[in-house]
Amino acid sequence: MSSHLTADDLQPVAGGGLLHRRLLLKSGLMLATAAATGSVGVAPANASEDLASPSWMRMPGAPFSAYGNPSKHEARVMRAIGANKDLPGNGVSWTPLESLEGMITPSGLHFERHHNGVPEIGPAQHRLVVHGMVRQPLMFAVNDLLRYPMRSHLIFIECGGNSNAGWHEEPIQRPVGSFHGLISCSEWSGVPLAVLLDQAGIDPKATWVIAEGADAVVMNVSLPLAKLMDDAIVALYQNGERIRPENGYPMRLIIPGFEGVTNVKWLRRLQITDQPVMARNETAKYTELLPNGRARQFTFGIDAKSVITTPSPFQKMFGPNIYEIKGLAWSGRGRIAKVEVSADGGKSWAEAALQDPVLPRCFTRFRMPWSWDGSPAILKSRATDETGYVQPERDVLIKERGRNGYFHYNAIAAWSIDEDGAVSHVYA
Ligand SMILES: Nc1nc2c(c(=O)[nH]1)N[C@H]1C(S)=C(S)[C@@H](COP(=O)(O)O)O[C@H]1N2
Ligand SMILES: [Mo]
Repeated sequence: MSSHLTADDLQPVAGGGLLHRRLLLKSGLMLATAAATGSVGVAPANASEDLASPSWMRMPGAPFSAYGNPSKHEARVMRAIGANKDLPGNGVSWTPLESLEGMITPSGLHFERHHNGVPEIGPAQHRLVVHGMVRQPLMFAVNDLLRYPMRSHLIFIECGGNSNAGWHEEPIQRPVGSFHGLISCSEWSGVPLAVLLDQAGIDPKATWVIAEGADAVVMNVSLPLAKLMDDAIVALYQNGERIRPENGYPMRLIIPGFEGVTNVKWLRRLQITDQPVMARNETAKYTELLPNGRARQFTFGIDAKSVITTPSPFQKMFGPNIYEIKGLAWSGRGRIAKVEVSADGGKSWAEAALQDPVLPRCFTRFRMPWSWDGSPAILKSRATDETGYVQPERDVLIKERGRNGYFHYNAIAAWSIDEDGAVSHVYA
């Protein structure tokens, strides 16, 4: 493939001006922009003026720091907090997806979901107990676990309640992170649970594990033993450093591909049993009445989903030009196989470029070149995973799941762009 742009390259491959994804690999995309619009994206340089020494080059820089922080000029990149006034300690904070690039969520911006605040736990006092249908109940101190062989999972965690404003009658107008940002992607490292459970000696009749956290709400959930033996870990590290207090310090359960609530933070107990405990978080919550009168329960898995992060609501397009549409896709079932983008509200679609590496149960960054001519457009993204599961349109999801849904909203999101370049959330 030639690295230089030809006129053919600028022929749209789908409605609304979507261009072929291979263009992202070509030099000259910005030059094409200039030719198409008569304007250049960068200013011409004046070497003597532009290279004049700025003040910070005329004195020594700041001293070293023992622990780094983001630039003070980026201080507006924050988690939005949704606190519950009547139930202090119960609420969420959202990852600002619209302000981040790549696939990793910085630890300080990982979303939070707490049912009763963040416990202050001294690592020397914390204990993890494995008991129930085992040959020998065991107690693990933090220092014990730190000596075990470890493994890492680079995975997303998504709250089952993420994006649930999508069930509302009217499209909510919020930045994409404050709508879809109860999801984050980190490298989690720790001890494979199978190693610890094998050591305790599981009764062959056991089928469930009840996991409990050390927060004041004593959060517990029932989990299928087979999945825990397959790839779950007791994580002690997040993005290379010890887990942040709000994400479960000193240890949490990590269950790749399972909804957020199963990843019990501040993990203190694993009870091996042969039936679920029917805790609040699997009966009163996380159970949904369907149109046929039956209820969904133990819906642990996260289905494929995607969202366009740029352009997205509260961002602005600066006139007709060539743009990179970008976003995130993920699936709890495995790898993302493809992401399609539409600029005409779903009438036609073109395949986006997926950025390497494409890992199972992990954020996948997609990119799509777009020649926007300044007329109104409706952008959508649609993810397909390696099992063949395709992210549904909103009306399809509602038909299947009814209007009593609250969890697992994974419908295609639509952003409308008006002539002025303003972006808003629409149902289309
Ligand atoms: N002990 C405990 N574990 C917990 C929770 C909690 O409140 N207490 N919240 C759960 C829910 S609903 C989610 S979505 C995830 C959120 O993890 P995070 O706060 O690290 O993003 O933790 C889960 N584990
Ligand atoms: Mo959650």
